[in-house]
Amino acid sequence: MKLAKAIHKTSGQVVFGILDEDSITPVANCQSLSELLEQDDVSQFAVDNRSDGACTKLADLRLVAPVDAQEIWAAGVTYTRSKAARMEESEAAASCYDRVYVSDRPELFLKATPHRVVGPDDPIRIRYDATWNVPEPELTLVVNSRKELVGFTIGNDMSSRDIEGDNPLYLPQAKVYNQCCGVGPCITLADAMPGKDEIGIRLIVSRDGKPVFEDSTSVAQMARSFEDLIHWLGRDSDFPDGVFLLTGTGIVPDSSFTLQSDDIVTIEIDGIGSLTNTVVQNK
Ligand code: DO4
Ligand code: MG
Repeated sequence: MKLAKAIHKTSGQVVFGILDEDSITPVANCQSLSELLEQDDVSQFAVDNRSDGACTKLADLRLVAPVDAQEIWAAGVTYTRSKAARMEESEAAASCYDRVYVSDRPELFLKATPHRVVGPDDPIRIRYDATWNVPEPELTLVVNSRKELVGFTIGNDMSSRDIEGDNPLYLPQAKVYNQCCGVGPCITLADAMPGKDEIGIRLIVSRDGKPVFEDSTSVAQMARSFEDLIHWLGRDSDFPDGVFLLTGTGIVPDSSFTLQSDDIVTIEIDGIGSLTNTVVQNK
């Protein structure tokens, strides 16, 4: 089962519920998508409380990020490609990345608060003071307040490589700013996802109607398990509204590539769908 959140194009009302091919069926007896994600058995609750009479066509809705009040966290250096790219961009700090890749404790950082998140088809930003920017397509874990993995979505961990490469202590500035994180288009509940080894991730960046970067990877390449990442994130840290956790990128374009304004970034993840955003930058 897939769940989604949307705004009605004419009434402006927020709608959340079960996402089908061309409609959303609201779920009654809960006030928000995050409250629905808190149920003991989310899919059973959704089936028992589906309001078929209020089913709305997607044509009348604008999908938004499936986020309410949750913090968005991210893991780093969980694929060898990310380790290699970081070691290349920052010679002085190369050993930090090498060490974190093999350490028990993962790299985890606060990526975004809800107001910095953008949903499907929203603009996504590169900082005006950054010169080397990339999207990072990441499988994203949806975790409830009991620190249970309830589902998956797509995350784009937009990153300013020149800022992080200059000094890893600048990581929060390379990662966290307005519209720095894409999330969506929906949440696929855990029992409906393919196994970890069968989840492919693809990234396509188009410029003036033509692809300028394309690559793919598989979650099978990830060096850590979902359970391990959630366990470390939850150590002495509670999330009363649940939390989203981006699991790191396995795709990093070559060093000659940087995003530009008006580029269109599309991330596809098997079992979830695709998330498309257009890049903006204030000059
Ligand atoms: O260490 C920097 C961040 C790494 C990251 O975001 C990733 O590997 O996806
Ligand atoms: Mg990342």
